[in-house]
Amino acid sequence: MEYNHLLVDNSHPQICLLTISAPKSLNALNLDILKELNTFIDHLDKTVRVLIITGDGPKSFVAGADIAQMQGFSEAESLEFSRFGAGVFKKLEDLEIPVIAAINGFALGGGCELALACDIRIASENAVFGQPEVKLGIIPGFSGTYRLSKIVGQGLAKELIYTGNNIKANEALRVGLVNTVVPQPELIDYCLKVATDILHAAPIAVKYAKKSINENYDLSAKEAIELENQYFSKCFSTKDQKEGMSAFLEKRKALYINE
Ligand code: CO8
Repeated sequence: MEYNHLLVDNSHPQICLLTISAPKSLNALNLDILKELNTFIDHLDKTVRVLIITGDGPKSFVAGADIAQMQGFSEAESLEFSRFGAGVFKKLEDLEIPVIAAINGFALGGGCELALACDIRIASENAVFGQPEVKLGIIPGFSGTYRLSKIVGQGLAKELIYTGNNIKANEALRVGLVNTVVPQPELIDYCLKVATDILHAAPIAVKYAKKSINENYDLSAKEAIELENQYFSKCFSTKDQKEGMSAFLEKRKALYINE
């Protein structure tokens, strides 16, 4: 598949490194890029077990939705754009494999929302986060009001969204918006290491763990616990569960076959 704004690196076995590339606008997301992202997710090779997403260049992950494109939108066009972008991000969140955001600079507006839709957020020291939409006369439109509140809590999400103020990487780390902050030259290697650690685990178990965490999002405690019980028990019908436990007891390394 050929893309104008996505660079796809499949050189690491079972890991796909996707770079969003629109350097003239600090990788801002326009409709074409969102469509490419949508197609990319739909056609992601089944052999890929971890996806890493980053932005092109040393300055920006994604500096938001493309303001120049949005400027003239009618209410109906903005609804369509917002629904489409939110749908793409939901599809990303629902991918059966873990997605790591390698946040290499500005993650503003739609860029912060893209990171929020990923499973794991790792930032470089120069990363900057924010939902500056109110400064443009709008609100987050790619599910930021929902996911930011879930991840950092409503109180801080409200402050960030009402003020439009940005926070730096270390503050994002302190409030749990990112898991780790590393020097920029080490960012991709660090993400590849996390991805490799995931590759060493049983693939179906990782998939069920992701499903259990994501699907319990809006459930009651009782429903969420039952859901986990169900996915837990489903693991016992896999060959990998038998291999994982046998390998432990036989004091050898497990060889998983994704079955
Ligand atoms: N959209 C379009 N162009 C952008 C964007 C953007 N989001 N961000 C940067 N650019 C462009 C600049 O216009 C500039 O272009 P040019 O060289 O032609 O003048 C180029 O990128 C470089 O940017 P700067 O010169 O501004 O670089 P600085 O280092 O001075 O500043 C900043 C970097 C702080 C990132 C600054 O560019 C900035 O504030 N950008 C806008 C950030 C922002 O407000 N993002 C939120 C956008 S709204 C949004 O994401 C809503 C999501 C939901 C949409 C729902 C749809 C209905």
